[in-house]
Amino acid sequence: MNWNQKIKAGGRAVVMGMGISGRAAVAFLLSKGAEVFVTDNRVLKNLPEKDQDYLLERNIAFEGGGHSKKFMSQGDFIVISPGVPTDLPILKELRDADIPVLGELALAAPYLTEPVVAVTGTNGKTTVTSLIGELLRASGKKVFVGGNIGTPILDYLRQGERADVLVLELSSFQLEAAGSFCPHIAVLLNITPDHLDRHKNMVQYLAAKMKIFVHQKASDKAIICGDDPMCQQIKPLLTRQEVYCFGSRESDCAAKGSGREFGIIIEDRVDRYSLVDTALDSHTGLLNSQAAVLAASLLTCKQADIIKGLKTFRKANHRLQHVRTLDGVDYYNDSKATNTGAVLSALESFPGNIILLAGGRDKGEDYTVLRGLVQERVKVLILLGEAAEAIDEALGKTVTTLRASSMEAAVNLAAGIARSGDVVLLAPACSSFDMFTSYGHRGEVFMTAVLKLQEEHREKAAR
Ligand code: UMA
Repeated sequence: MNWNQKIKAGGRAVVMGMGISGRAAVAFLLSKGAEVFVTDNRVLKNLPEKDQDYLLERNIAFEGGGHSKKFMSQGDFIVISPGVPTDLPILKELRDADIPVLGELALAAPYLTEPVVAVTGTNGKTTVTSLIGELLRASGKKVFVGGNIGTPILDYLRQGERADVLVLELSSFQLEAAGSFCPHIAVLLNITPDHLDRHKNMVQYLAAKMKIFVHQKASDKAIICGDDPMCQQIKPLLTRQEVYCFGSRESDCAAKGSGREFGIIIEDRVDRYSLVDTALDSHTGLLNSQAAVLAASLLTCKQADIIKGLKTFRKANHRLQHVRTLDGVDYYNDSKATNTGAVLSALESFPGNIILLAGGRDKGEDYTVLRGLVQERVKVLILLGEAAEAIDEALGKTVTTLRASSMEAAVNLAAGIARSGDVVLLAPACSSFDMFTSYGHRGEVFMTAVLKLQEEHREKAAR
């Protein structure tokens, strides 16, 4: 649906899902004078109290406990939350009845006048989005950073004060219903299997990601990874926009380097950068930095400012986060590694002696892709959560495998086995929703258990 119109006062909108994104859509639509209806799988009393009050105070019609055609047909158009699958039968029926189904990006697109940098990919989106924000701020620009990372674009638009540049992290869920959304700079970091429970197969997952490019024009720019096979497969399809590659392999990359150094080549000028003494000093950090510095350079940021931004940048939590060293054992929290691609990248960060904690809710991935690196670098695999059986089936013959019934039990088991020089790594390859409320919650529980180990260790030493 290539929706490209502003909201008409008095227009009727049905918002599907009253989460972070839906809440922002309701407030935005009301601010434009639309009449709003809300439908959610949850019944009213299961919404947070402030949302119940918000709906009641504004007399917003609400359908709870599911979505009916009768209720939804009241809308001139439907706004879906990212978590709503676009292929729900009810949505097909509504589309067949010529009722447009839009995501938040489609709704926002006609209102966007400032340059937009959009970042997608299977892994590294949050790091690169925040890093671009940091580099632009270091260059004196007023920046809004949001999207899948936290603040919805519709909240930014409603709140009024405009930034010089918008930097948006976009998920495949958001891109699926992006309408005519067109970023000036679109960054695709990598594509490896993820969210296959929702997208069914890699073709559909890739098709959703490709929506970041489809409305770009000759003056727009695409930044893609020269080292990533899927990115390279789609490169010939990007004919309308200027394409810039980053990586260590492709000879015609605009951002190129290895180890801790890389150069950016734009208009025959080469700017050199080093990652020494930055939070990005790893192979993944190198690729992420190349993508971000390329975007900042295309937005005319100066080399000296970019260097400043690289130095001040701090990664968000739960991304290969060093928790503690205890008895010579390093504990790392990579709870955000919710797919096999992220786990491969985490395993590549250590030469070996890894005790890996994995498992959670299965997203339809093929865990056998982990076999090679697990065999090479993992001493013991400790499994927990719903996917334990499936991972054991895929990897059990490759490595010693143990089971744990809780995160605390997994950490205690790992600590009992670990010897000086080992790495205990939480990199689950799965989503967290079987045992936790989010990957953040899972990471916090892991870190608490690790810190408790240290207390126990101190107590033992004091005795
Ligand atoms: N709901 C329905 N019907 C459905 C499905 C959901 O009514 O068929 C309702 C739920 O009952 C709930 C609401 O919709 O009330 C939840 O909506 P949502 O799942 O879209 O979640 P939001 O709270 O709106 O958060 C969304 C993103 N969530 C998802 O993509 C699943 C958040 O990304 C994002 O930060 C937020 O918008 C702001 O943009 C989270 C995420 O896990 C962090 N993203 C995935 C990822 O990063 O891998 C894609």
